[in-house]
Amino acid sequence: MTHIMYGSPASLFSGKARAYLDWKGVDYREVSPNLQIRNEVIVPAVGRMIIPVMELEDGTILQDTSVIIDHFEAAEGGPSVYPETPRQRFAALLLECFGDEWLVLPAMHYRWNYNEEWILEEFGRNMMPDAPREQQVAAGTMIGQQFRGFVPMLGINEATIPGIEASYEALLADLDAHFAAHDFLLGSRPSIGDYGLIGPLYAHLYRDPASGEIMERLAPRVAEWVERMVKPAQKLSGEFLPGDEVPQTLLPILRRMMAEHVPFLETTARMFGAWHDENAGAEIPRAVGMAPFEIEGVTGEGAARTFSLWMLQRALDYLHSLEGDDRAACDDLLRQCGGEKLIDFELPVRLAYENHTMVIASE
Ligand SMILES: N[C@@H](CCC(=O)N[C@@H](CS)C(=O)NCC(=O)O)C(=O)O
Repeated sequence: MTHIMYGSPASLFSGKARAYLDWKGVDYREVSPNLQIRNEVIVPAVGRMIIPVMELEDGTILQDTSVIIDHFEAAEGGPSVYPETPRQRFAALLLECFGDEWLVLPAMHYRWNYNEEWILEEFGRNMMPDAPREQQVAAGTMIGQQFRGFVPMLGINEATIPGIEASYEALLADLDAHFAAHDFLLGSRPSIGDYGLIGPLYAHLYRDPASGEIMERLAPRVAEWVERMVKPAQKLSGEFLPGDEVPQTLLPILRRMMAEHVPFLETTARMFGAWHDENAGAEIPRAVGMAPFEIEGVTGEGAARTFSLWMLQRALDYLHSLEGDDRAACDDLLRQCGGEKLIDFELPVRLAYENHTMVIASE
């Protein structure tokens, strides 16, 4: 028996988990969930259909890639994807949040507006590899409806697309410049920040054919980083840069997060606080309304997702655990990238992810 990851080649978060598990050298096999696994394993254990889901050898079910990664970091020991020094660790946690929760915009835009026909067929191929093509397309189209439905909810529409594309192309250029000097974000070892970015930058933005062509053309070094991430040459290898260095070439990327994502998260937090004042004790919804955002001069509105706040909290909890020079070094990093507002920022209510559900933290 080995661990099983229920995941799929086209899934954003499966890509994040898989890249990590392969670097960490975890003994697991990946299984594409069919209807039976969905109805008999995933939905009963998690309460909803979602991937990736990890079934450990002892039957324990883990969902959420951050939970999966943290489990194996603790269980396996050895070289870690979490840097031990404050600036690097904080930067890595911020970039995990940015990749997971903000880069879904370009990921979903390019998938559904440049690769729709391909992805519908691909979903079908993964679900029923032996079925005739028409059946695959029909099944893929059914599954695809749900994901296509997320596109407007994320705020992707005719008005915002130029901003999303300008932002993504600029991000690619910044990452391309960074990877001219470094194999990964923080040196020769991938960090939790690399795993946050690989989710959107692998399945949707590299593997979907029309997106992959754009990445190869505009930012070939980013495509090479994707390849290093998903096919690690040597597991558990590499080092973070000495001296707690966060390379200058990462600052434009953090700046983009502070300019686009963080204001959206702050609004989401305010909306969540107001929701909580009126709904104490109620089940936490996936979104608490639509929040405005601005991306490269274009404004839009996207679902104000509560899960994103939990990801932000992960980074802020680390920041708040620091004292003295360590804390000052991270505050300074925030100032360098236009993130002053995060220095004193507090979420209105602490969140916890328990039994695969977002709840108010009990402390
Ligand atoms: N934050 C979660 C998100 C997992 C997730 O959103 N998975 C997608 C596929 S990549 C999914 O199954 N979505 C179904 C849904 O959200 O309803 C993680 O890190 O695992």
